[in-house]
Amino acid sequence: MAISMNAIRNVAVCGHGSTGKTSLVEQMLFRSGVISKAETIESGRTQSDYLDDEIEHQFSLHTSLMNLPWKDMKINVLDTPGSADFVGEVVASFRAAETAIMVISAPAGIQIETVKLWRRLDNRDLPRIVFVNKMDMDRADFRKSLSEITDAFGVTAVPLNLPLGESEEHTGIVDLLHMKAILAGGQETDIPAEMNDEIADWREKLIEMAAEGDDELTEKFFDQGTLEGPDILKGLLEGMAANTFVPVLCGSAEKGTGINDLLDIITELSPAPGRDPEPVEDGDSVDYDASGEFSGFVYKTSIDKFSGKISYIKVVTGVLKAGEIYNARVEKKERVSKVFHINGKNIKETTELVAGDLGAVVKLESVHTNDSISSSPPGIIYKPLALPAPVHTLAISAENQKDEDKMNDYLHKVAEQDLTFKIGFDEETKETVISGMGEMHIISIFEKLLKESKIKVLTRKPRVPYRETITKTADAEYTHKKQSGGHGQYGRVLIKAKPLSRGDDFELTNDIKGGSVSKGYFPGIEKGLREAMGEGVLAGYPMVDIGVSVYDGKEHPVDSSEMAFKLAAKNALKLAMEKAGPTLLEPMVNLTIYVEDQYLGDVLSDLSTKRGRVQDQVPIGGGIQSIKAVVPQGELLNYAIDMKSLTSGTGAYEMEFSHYDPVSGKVAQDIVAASKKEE
Ligand SMILES: Nc1nc2c(ncn2[C@@H]2O[C@H](COP(=O)(O)OP(=O)(O)OP(=O)(O)O)[C@@H](O)[C@H]2O)c(=O)[nH]1
Ligand SMILES: [Mg+2]
Repeated sequence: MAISMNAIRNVAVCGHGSTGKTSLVEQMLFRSGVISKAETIESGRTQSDYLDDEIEHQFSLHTSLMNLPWKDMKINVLDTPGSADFVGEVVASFRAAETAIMVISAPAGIQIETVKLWRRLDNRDLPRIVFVNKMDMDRADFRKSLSEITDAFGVTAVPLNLPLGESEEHTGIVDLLHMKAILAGGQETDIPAEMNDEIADWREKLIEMAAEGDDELTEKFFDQGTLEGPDILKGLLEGMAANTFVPVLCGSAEKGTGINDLLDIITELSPAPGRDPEPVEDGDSVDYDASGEFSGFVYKTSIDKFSGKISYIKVVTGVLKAGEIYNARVEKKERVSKVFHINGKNIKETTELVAGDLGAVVKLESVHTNDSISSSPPGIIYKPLALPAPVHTLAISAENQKDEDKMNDYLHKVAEQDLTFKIGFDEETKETVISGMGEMHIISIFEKLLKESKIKVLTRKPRVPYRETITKTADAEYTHKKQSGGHGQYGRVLIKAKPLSRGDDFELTNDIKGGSVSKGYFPGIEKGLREAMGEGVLAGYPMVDIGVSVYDGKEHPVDSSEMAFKLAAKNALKLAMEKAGPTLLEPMVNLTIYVEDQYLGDVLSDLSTKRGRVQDQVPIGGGIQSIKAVVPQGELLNYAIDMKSLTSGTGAYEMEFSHYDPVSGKVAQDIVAASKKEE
């Protein structure tokens, strides 16, 4: 039966690695009757971590989509991986969801990914619910967690429940909204009398929060001194949608406490699909609307052993059914033969997906992640996912040279589905170069390649794209002359080379007066100059940011040719560059590092040995510091590994290309020597 848009809730379960997201989702599926038993991570049988490598490694590597019924609603749950290596999967899930469930481990508190993900959620203005998990563990302290959340994120964290006992004594929760105590199995019990004072305090705070966001409720609150159930919910719903406060729940995915309450809160407080989807490219805004023509966005693609290619879709308008669809990116029509609901690895055919719902179609050949599909042309185009740039790059080759093509084909297919993985060919070094979000990301791809195609990959550090340029103006002249039998060759040019601003690349001006060289030879001259630019005079790196004026020359009525002028120009520029103070340029990256306080000193001193310039360093809550620095790219080829050893695996970083800076002295000599050796 078709479901109405208002009965759908899309939630992305996110958080630092190993906080218990997958275990929590397993419990949610169990409580709602989708599965008859909640399996443990260790058993390798959870609904969500079903990929071979997830079972092997015992953590999530991709986002699983699941759906469950709860109180006449359909909740779509996206269980995201906690490792920063798979952040692309998380970003896609935030796009598909209206609410994030941020899972925090009670004993571990706020961790690096908690803070990074929180910032991403802030950028998207996505409402969130915090679930403080692992209340059954030693050192679990819900009140402490609450104040940590408030301190770290500068938000009003309002508990909607309190734990019944902590650590070994943890047995259930008290629901402050409905004022009842619930045990692990979901059955109710009496609220312990000794908790009454604390409960009253928090409930007062909760009601104040509910009253705050809405003028009508504020008035009612002042009139009556309190609010009733439905009004409290209404106020909280508004406050959450406006992000003025964050509801905090607690429980234990191990013991099965707090699960029913979490499901209740999702149905009661998380918004229905109705938020403005990403603005479409032409600037018009589109509302979620089940009537009208179908349009939707492909937020993820995977390849399944049995079903082949699966395109995960969020329907924005209309209804997706079997039939023809239009892919605007490639301007192609395709046939959808079946539409599916997804529960982890189980895909179940359905008749339709209504606006706001999440589901999938299979074997759509032209459709990639980030594509917008519609019922007919021209179609609505939604904004692509804003994915972070890859941070770890390697040059690769197949161990067995005959596998090279097959390896490249496979990796290109991976890159089509996983937009945080890139593959390219470096023309300068004639090497295949790949990049990803971290070591684990790349290793997981190689593992699959080995398993599925028996291809082993060899990796090397990639070559750094150094450049060369000049620092002053210089003149040069060159005559290309050859007299050997038949036709001779003759061309003479006089040029002036000058440095240009960074990024200006190359500029050619014809300043010849009186026609000493015919216009017809200029294409040859330009070719020669560009060839000279392609190979610098210091270490053979491409030259950039040079302006060349050709101001005089000479031609021969019979012996001159385009080729002769090309060679003359090329040699003239080489001579000029040697005289013009050539210098090496190195690529610099903007590096953002997230590190726990205790490792700050080590990370900073390592940055200084890497010639990094720290520009900003601020505490961002939860005992975590963010460092911004500009660092030579050549110093960061191993940073994924360095970071791991500097911070016992806790640190994280992002980077993007910034600009080129000149290098001189010993550093430049070393770079030149190393590149000569490589050759
Ligand atoms: N004691 C206790 N252990 C838990 C609880 N929740 C999860 N665990 C354990 O914590 C470990 C990690 O749980 P997962 O569910 O895989 O955590 P995750 O957040 O999905 O991890 P990633 O997918 O790697 O980000 C497993 O060994 C779980 O059994 C809990 O509430 N209490
Ligand atoms: Mg997981």
